Amino acid sequence: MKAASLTLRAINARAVLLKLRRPVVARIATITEWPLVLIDLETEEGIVGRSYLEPYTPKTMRYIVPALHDMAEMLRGRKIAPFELFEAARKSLHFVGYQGLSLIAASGLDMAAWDALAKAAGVPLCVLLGGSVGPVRAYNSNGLWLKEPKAVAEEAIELRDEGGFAGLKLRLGRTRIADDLATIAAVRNAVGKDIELMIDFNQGLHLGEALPRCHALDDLGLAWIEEPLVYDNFAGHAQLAAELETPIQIGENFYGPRDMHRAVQARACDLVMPDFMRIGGVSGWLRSAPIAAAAGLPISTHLYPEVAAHVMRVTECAHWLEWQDWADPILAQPYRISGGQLHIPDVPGIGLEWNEDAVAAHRVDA
Ligand code: SMN
Ligand code: MG
Repeated sequence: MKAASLTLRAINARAVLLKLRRPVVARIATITEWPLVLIDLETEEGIVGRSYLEPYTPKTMRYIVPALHDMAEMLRGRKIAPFELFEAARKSLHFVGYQGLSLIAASGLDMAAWDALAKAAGVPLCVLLGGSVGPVRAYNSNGLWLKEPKAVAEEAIELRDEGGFAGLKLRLGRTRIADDLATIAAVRNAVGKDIELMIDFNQGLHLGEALPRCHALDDLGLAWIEEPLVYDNFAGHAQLAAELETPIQIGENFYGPRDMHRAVQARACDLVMPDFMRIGGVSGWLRSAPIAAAAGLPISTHLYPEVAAHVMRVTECAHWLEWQDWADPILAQPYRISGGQLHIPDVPGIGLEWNEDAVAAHRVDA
């Protein structure tokens, strides 16, 4: 039998902006509207590969959308071979910089290319990758930003009950450490001792602040302490990882597999959690997860829960999937959650189709 062959014709990248139900209030920034770049990768054979990017700030869509269109123009006529397209896209901007927006655009293209390939094969992406359709354990990361302890505790119950979750992520970094501690106590009291609590400082501290703050949290049985320091301070994270019992988690700001390797070499963390738009999409994940596995580091996902669910089915040392439903309003068929697990739909590809009415209602210029 001849393997299906697809040829890239064009990319249609569209910018949308959604109001967040629970605004992001982190130590380093507040975000009330969530930008999404929707990517439709069209092939000559009629199959359309889909993915999206979540670049945090609406203005960055003005650079990412044209970059995607330029990449598609350059790659028009090429076979949909995701690793090859990824390398070509990345190299086209290598002199501009390997990281940052170059890698983000190449990652978006990559995820759409994998979706097209799995659609052409008529199987879910996880099956194309050599795995099977099944549930993936997730923690709920939809809220618990920097608010009053009582409000955070009430929201924690809401978030637990959204999908029978056994793990929740809280953000920390209030002015007074006592208020962070009071928040953890209030949440623990509200949800009980069987729920895993992850905490995220969103890079908000310098090492001098992080040392006493993290030590003060170290006997609370937390699942992890995430990004206490600015993301590229591997030496500082290594010091915290060496001193603390609680695992140090980093990775959402790894740009490509070599950043993962550098973090492992620096012993910068006990756990890793790459983000799909920075690690290099599915291709970047497939090249990074073995580095974590070889080092014995449990690996979790950051954002992009749909793509994440597929790759976690074939990931050695798979730890937690981060559940965020922020793209749900524009999805025709949002993924289903129950019993604290994400359920991959048994359809060809990733399972991303747009709700075009919702997209039209939230389109913005880019
Ligand atoms: C995060 C996610 C989305 C927006 C801001 C911050 C965070 C996480 O770092 O890990 O979920
Ligand atoms: Mg984080």
